[in-house]
Amino acid sequence: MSAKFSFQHLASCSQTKARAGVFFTPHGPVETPRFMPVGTLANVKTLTPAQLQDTGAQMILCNTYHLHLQPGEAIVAGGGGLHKFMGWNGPILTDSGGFQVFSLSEMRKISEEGVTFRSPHDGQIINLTPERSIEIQNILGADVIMAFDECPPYPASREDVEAATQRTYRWLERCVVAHQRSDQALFGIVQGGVYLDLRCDAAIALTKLDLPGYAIGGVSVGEPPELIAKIVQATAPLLPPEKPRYLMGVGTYREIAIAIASGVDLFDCVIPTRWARHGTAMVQGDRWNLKNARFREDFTPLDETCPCYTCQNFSRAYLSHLVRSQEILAYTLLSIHNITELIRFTQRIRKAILEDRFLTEFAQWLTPESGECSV
Ligand code: PRF
Ligand code: ZN
Repeated sequence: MSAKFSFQHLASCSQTKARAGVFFTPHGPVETPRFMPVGTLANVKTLTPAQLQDTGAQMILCNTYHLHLQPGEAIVAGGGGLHKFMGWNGPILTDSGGFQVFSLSEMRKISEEGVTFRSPHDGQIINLTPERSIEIQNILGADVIMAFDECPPYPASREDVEAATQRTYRWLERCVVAHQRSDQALFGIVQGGVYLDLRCDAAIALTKLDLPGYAIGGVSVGEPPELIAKIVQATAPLLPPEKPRYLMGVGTYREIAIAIASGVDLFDCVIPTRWARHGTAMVQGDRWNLKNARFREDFTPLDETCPCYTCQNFSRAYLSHLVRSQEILAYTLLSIHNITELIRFTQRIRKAILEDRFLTEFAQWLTPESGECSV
């Protein structure tokens, strides 16, 4: 690992594979396990960087696909790079774009070279290759950049998943060659769908490349919760223990807790911010629609135990009023609370790991979703 990045292992749970550590980056440390808020277009929707910082956010995620389309990496570079441009001086990770092309754009075509798609803005044809993705991410300037991968859909045949997983490996080799900046850490991504032997082969092959960190991709793309748990439990322990492990796009309490118990360190998900914009609060493992009549005259805070600005200053009745009136402040206040809540969840787990209380205290979260609690 480059001198600018290191992963310090602080403690291991004696009953699970959970671990607590610190991932050091050029823009500061990330205490792991930790949830990373999503700031797709160089902002975490509805929050200023100061508000974001107060949630406890350390590393945040931005998207190469979106920033390439708008405003374009040249403008971000002109603004001094991603950190300066968006006013966030903490660690940033950029996703590589391949996954977003597949979930968001039309007319995409995939070949050994890369992917071709039509810009949703102006219909222009755009090519994204491993080399181009890394070049764009080098120009954007995040601390951690992700390999350009192919995430097969679910369900998909073993043949198709095997082909995508092997292509993802060949693309990773091209990313390693293309990567130019020693102040950025390139993470590899393990694909393999629901086929555990493919996951295992991929994890072993990627480990040989001695990258500064590894991600598990292709999870939470429609599989049932028990399968997500099986994939993560089988894959995470195969990744090198001295490097950070990141589970991409996973962010429910249960999935996070199960992944932490398997040895995963980092998570991102749009759930807290997306739900906030739908008027939904995440409260102690549950989700509440603030439009519900029961909140209209409820003058207590969302969560008595939550230190966030929203819970310290406003009542459920006020938030319910703002949501019903579609006031923008509703989305800001709910985003502040939801992000704080999910980060606090990972911070509580971290503390429990450090004190070896993880299994006893979080046992209720360590079985895949059973239906009674949907968050
Ligand atoms: N690959 C990349 N980004 C991702 C994923 C992936 O497989 C996922 C899947 N959950 C979310 N984001 N590059
Ligand atoms: Zn709160």
